Amino acid sequence: MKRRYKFALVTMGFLISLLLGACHSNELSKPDNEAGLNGSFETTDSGYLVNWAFFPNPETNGLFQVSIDTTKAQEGRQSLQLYNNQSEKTVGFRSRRVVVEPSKTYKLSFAIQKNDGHLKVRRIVQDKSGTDNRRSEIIVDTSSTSSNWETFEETLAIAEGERHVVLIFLFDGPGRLWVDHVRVEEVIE
Ligand SMILES: [Ca+2]
Repeated sequence: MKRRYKFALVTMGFLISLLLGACHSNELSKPDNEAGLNGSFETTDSGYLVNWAFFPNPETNGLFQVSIDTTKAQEGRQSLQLYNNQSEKTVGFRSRRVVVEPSKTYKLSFAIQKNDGHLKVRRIVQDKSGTDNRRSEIIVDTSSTSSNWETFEETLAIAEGERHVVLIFLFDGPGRLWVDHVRVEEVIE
């Protein structure tokens, strides 16, 4: 009886780890603790832009392509290019958690260019543990095409108990999107 119980526990543990592995593999991310936000998309490792998570995993999903475009840059030498080849399918990428401090004000900004497709950007503010979303809002919602860099900004005051900001870019196809110069900077008054 005891052995059977142990076997059931081990089996359950194995199934849970398989499930978690499956969820995790639906994203592509390469962490680099020294690269910070990597908001200018200048830091790569073996061809991957570090510290951004792309979903669904572009390596195992033909839905979209992630690349580095050295012919377009709003800042530095290159930008991120996303190509989503299917209509009404959403692909995207999210930042790592950026640490912010209560009672300070931050300016969030980024530049985009776009050919077709629909872009939404969701900004989430989390608690210290990073598990509780205190606020979650769509700060950009646009279908317009632009062949020049267009900058979006949000000024964000951080409340007590809030400690992280995460940006999630959601892109509905078909279309092509370029992003560069993503920043989260404290506003000094
Ligand atoms: Ca750049």
